[in-house]
Amino acid sequence: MILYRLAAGLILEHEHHFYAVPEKSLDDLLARTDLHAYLASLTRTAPTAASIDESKLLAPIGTQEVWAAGVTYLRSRAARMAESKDAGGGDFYDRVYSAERPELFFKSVAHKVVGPHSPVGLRSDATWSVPEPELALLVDPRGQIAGYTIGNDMSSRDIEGQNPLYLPQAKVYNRSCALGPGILITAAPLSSDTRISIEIERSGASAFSGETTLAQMKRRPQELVEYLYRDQTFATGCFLLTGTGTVPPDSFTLQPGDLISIAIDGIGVLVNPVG
Ligand code: DO4
Ligand code: MG
Repeated sequence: MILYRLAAGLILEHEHHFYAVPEKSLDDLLARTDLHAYLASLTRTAPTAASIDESKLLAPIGTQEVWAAGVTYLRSRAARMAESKDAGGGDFYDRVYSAERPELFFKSVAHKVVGPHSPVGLRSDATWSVPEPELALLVDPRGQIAGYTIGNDMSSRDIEGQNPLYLPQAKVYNRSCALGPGILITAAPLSSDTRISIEIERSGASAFSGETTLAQMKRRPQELVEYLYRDQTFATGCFLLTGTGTVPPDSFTLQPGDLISIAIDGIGVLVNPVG
């Protein structure tokens, strides 16, 4: 089942049929302890809604905070060590990759998250900007993974590489986080062969493409959630991006007008132009 958010309300898609969800917001839904069973019951009782207009989708978020994990894939560790070598920061990335405690950082408040087809942003003082295609977990207030969506953890790699302490500036700025198109609601964990792929188009041609699978992720999603929820409560749950396993070559930087498409098996495709 995939849950979508539109201005008119929440819509559930199941086996190519669409159902109106009575709850007005994701916050209301996440207050339920029986989310999966409840939504499954709607597919037997709720009125069938018209199919959705994809161009009208909003970011599938209520008031949740968005957090992110880093250096959870070998590819990310290698890229970070290389970019911060001259600043003496490389060792930190090596250490966090194998440490018991993962890297977790705050990414966005809900109202700053952009949805499908809405432009993501580039920092005006950055010279090296990349998208980071990531599996995003929807975690309920009790710390249970309630669903999965696609996240783009936009990053300014030159700023991050100058000094690891600049991470919040490299990661948190206007339109630096995209989520969507909808949330896969499933009681089962995703299979390790789930693919995460990215395609970046420039002037109608492919400028970069890459893919990875969840099998390449060093940490388990629930392990990341356990650290995030230690001594921290999330009254309406939260989203947690699980790190990138695909990094474009060092010669690549995003430009305004590029089109970023991130696909995850079973969830869909998140498309955003670069503004
Ligand atoms: O440590 C810097 C950020 C890492 C990150 O965002 C990632 O690995 O996805
Ligand atoms: Mg990231």
